Amino acid sequence: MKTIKTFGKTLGLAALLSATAIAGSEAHVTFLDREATQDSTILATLQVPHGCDGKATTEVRVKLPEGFVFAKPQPKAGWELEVIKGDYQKTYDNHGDKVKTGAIEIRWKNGNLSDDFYDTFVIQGKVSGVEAGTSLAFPVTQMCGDTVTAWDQVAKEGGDAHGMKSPAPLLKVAAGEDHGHDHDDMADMDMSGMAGMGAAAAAGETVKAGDLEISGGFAKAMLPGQPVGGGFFTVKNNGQADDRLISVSSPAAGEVQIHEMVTKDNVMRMRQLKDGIAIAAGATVKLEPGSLHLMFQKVKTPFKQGDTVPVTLTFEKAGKVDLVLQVLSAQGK
Ligand SMILES: [Cu+2]
Repeated sequence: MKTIKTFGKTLGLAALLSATAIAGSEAHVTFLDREATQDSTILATLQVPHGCDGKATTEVRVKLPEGFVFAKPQPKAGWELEVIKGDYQKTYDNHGDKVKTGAIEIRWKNGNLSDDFYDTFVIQGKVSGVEAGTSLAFPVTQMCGDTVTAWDQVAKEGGDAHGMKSPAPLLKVAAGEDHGHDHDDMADMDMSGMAGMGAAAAAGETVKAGDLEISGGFAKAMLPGQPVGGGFFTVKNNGQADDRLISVSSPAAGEVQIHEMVTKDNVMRMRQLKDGIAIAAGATVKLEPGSLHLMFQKVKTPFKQGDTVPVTLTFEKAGKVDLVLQVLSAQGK
């Protein structure tokens, strides 16, 4: 029980530290991908951008919130791994088994991450029983020898997380509308057919179809194991008549949905647009991160930066249009 005792002491010290200003803490410890879909198994990837005021990071502790279950850390060369198990507040179903306990905290210990370097710490887990729109907080304790930084501040509901000195990394849970299927079963998916993902048109090129002009197509790189991908482009209607994007398909995904993100009461939610997107006469409609987007479901091979993703857009009037999306980084840059 020595670890637990040490941890209690650490927390005390951490609370003290987080009450004082931490100089130069602009780059917080955050998740690489800050959104997860309900009931999906994800790789929660923590980014540690720097040490503690010049000192190297030697230990990273992550507390797992209720609703992030069946967690497994990714081992890292040069670090010892400790998984602290405990009781969940609820009981979770794991392929028919009732599970009441599991990892509640992960510690990467006795490492040495120079202040000059950046690194990531990955935990695989399932988001389960969490209401859409909820943000899960993963309090992190970053230790640099005996210097401790606690990334544990959580905004009150509806409160503003901006301006906090050391916010806990948050994972926003989005609705999983389509989820009649289970994202856990990635291994069962058909991995063939990706080799033939050749591009007819050049990626990112402007395509014209009737009165429509479609440009700036891109997709975001996905992390391995991440079940869904996002796609974006701009449609300009140069005509006199309204049109409508009614459906999208792609050989790279089992299904492509049209989604929108809406922020209501400070909570960002994602919903499927079953009626598609209206492209009014003379209008320019932009699909972009945080707003309208394509959501690739049942993706066969995670999109990698530099890849291309062919899509076929179906418009009410302009008909079918082939477009090639250029895969950019996971941040969409
Ligand atoms: Cu979406």
